[in-house]
Amino acid sequence: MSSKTIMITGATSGFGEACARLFASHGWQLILTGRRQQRLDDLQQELGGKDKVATCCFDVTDRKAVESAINSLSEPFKKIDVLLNNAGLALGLEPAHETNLDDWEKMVDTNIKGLLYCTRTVLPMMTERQSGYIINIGSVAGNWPYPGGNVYCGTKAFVRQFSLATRADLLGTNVRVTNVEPGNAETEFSRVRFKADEARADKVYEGTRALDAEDIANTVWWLVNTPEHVNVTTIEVMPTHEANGPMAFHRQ
Ligand code: NDP
Ligand code: 8X3
Repeated sequence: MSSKTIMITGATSGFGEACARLFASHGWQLILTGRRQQRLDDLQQELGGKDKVATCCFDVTDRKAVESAINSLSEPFKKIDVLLNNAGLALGLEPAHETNLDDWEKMVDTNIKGLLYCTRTVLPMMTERQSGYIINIGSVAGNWPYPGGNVYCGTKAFVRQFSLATRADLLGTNVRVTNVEPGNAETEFSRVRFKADEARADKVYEGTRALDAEDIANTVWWLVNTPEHVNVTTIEVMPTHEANGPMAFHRQ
């Protein structure tokens, strides 16, 4: 069994939770983060207890909390082999001229700044060791605009370009970077986006076959098991039932 360690931000549901389960089943040590302490505690208990699973309850938008949690990890969890920057969210689907500015700020703070805080804190440990892997969860939304996507699409475009540019900085360090770009997946994502309006969230998946969280966990597992001399830069994973639409037109 492997004794490697993966740190997963946003492990309390969706992709992060599915990755936690999959990596635990292969004997990995886990550092699980999120804001919901009870879910972290439950996962810790289920996936092997304190020897196998460290939990850090913090908000990724709180820079000091991120730095302090990572810097005070206990010895067995200090060597992070893989950082999975997964914590993120979309809020609302209103057009840009009608949206709530607080929602925009929260998406920028979480999807961009939170990811930067985690990356900047963990990365020097990897470059010093000359090994490690940063896997960012971007989105098809970073490649393909859609009405109401405005800032969410913008944050994921940032994640894509940040991933590519960081990889360029890391040449010669043996540290790999991949941007995983999922399409429509049924998680708590839409419940969060539509602020607990369950009926509206359910409609997103109605009559279609979305990705499961486990599909993305399998992708992350595959990436981590590619040989060390291989760096997949970006990987877009869509449901078979989803494709890119036509250009939008306004007609008189
Ligand atoms: P979920 O809502 O199921 O999971 C989101 C996770 O992020 C939760 O564990 C949540 O934990 C955590 N999180 C959110 N905000 C914060 C914060 N401020 N601080 C710490 N943790 C936070 O959604 P998904 O699993 O679908 O989303 C995971 C990632 O995948 C996101 O980056 C999302 O943008 C991206 N994505 C999702 C797609 C989809 O269709 N579902 C498609 C493409 C990309 P907690 O609430 O406990 O803090
Ligand atoms: C989530 C996928 O299409 O709802 O990143 O933006 S989408």
